[in-house]
Amino acid sequence: MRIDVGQKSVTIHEFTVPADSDEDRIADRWERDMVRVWNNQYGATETIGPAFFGKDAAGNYDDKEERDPDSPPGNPAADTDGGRNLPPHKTQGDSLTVAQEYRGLVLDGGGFDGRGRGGHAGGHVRLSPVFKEYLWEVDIMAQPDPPAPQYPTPRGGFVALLNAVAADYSDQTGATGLPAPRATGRGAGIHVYWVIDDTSMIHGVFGAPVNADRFAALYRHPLLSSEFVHVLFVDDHRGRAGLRGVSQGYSLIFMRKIANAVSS
Ligand SMILES: [Ca+2]
Ligand SMILES: [Ca+2]
Ligand SMILES: [Ca+2]
Ligand SMILES: [Ca+2]
Repeated sequence: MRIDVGQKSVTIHEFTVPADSDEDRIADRWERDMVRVWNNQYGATETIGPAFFGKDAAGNYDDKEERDPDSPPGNPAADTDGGRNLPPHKTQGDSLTVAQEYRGLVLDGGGFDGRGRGGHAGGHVRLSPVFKEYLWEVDIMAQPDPPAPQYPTPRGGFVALLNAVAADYSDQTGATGLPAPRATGRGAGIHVYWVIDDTSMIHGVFGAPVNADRFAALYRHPLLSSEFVHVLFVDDHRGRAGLRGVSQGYSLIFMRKIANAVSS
């Protein structure tokens, strides 16, 4: 911004507005970059320009990640990115529009590619219209007082566990370099990101049958409830012995049951 005062001209602040030739409020440069990534990932030849990720004829933003994360449409035998040739998902798209992906989110971690690279260190990050993202709201139950060694903290802490699980979701080589919760190379080409919301949920042991609806609702972050899956790391329950987790609109992970299964 320049202000003229008499003979003098003072530059107060210079700023640039990213070019947006198709006026979809997404910078052309980002759209071009993403088309290159798309062509590379799906063996496609889309024109490098702002149209591909622009609004459709009805004025809506796309949500069109391919079903098969590493094959051209109609050619599942071809593998575009090395490693394993991953099977297709059930649906196209990840429920996030290109506009939401461009705007991005403030997230705590995740975002590994198929080789365990590119992990997000925390803070704002743009998402991808090429890869599917899977977003988690993570809550962690506090230790009882006094602490119970039977309610284990994962080796390296919960962030190390989240890193390993997130890398596993995208892993296509079995060699992500991150600790694996199981035999790897069996990922789905999906990029998991998370927000750690609460690290001291009140301690308790669930009864039988396990019903945690009210508990989960108490810790659900209202701003995250539309797009984030609610993942709760908790201690224990008195239900069926082999039950290590429950998924019923939210996911409970029983750390004591998992520790018992691993050590026995
Ligand atoms: Ca999308
Ligand atoms: Ca592959
Ligand atoms: Ca494939
Ligand atoms: Ca996406």
